[in-house]
Amino acid sequence: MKIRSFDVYILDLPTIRPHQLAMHTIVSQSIVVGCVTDEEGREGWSEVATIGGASYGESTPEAIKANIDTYIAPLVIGKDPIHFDKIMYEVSKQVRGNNFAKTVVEAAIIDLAARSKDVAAFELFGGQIHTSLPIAWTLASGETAQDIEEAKEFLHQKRHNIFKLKIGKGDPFKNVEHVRQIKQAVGDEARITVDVNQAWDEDTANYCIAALEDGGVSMVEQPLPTWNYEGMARLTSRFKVPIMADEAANSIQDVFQISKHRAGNCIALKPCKAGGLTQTKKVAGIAEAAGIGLYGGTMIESSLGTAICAQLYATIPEMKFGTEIFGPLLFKDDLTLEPIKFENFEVVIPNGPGFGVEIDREKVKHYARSL
Ligand code: MUC
Ligand code: MG
Repeated sequence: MKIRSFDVYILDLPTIRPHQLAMHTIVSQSIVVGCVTDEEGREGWSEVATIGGASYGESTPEAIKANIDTYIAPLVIGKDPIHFDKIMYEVSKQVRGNNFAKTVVEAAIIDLAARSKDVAAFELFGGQIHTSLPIAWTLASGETAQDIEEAKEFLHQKRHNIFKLKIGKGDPFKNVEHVRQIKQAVGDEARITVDVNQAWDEDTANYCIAALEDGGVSMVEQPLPTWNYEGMARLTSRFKVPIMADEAANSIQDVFQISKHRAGNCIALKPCKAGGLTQTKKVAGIAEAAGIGLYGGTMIESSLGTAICAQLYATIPEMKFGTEIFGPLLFKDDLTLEPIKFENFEVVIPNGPGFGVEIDREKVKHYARSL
């Protein structure tokens, strides 16, 4: 059965509280949702999330939609969805970069292909290895006392025992003090990691990572700007605490360079960064070959995008650093008819046809920007 149409929507989803990163505070998260339809009227749905317009990365929601509508959708019409890898290879010959846009297209086609075979999408990626995976929560309210309260509440609920702290905004010394206070408050009950989102230079990173290590932090994510592979390599060899590459680890070529120069002990996987699920599996293979640990990252997707990441991460044998696909918990509302389940400090991998969730069309209509 052939692809008949591809539609793209931009949605703005309100969050339950402001979520503060180094470069932007999210109060409403902009996501891009794709819907592919075949000649029999069957549908496949997909999502990628973006953070802070153009402040986090180059793929803005508006550019993703324009590039799919204008350049990518015409290339997939008339193709058989089961050939998703071949289709995306052909797309890559005509469209450079645009990894977020390619992910929207590939994931929707995979959802459709899996639904037309009446199997879960992870069956098309070799089968499900994990039925659930460890799930971190990000403390990013901007207030130390509120972050401590959140951490204690989620520990009590057995929802999370890994907390990632968003730092990098404002005075680095105050950032370190904020982290130390939270680690002291949770003690050995929880692991604390930090994400600097590229905000430090190497001297600041040297000073602050030493203090964070001393304060019991168990991982430091993207302390330096993406271009500074050499600096990341020096930090990786200098400190015992694992250094994670996130914004620097996108394509298979990036991850090959990180592996070659040991510019990080671990990398955050995100399908949107790699340009789709197939590419993400290749990225994971390169890291695995180099002995670099894997982490199931997020751009803070809704329940639809989270199901996509969850099903893919469930097919990767070793997720040494767990996952952080907590997105649905940060939103006031769900985009799917059933919520993603979080229990016993883990996210439960959705099962069922396609990515295992059913889209709520009314919600898509409600949150979509008017064109
Ligand atoms: C990032 O840089 O990792 C993931 C969790 C969060 O709070 O922000 C994102 C993006
Ligand atoms: Mg990050």
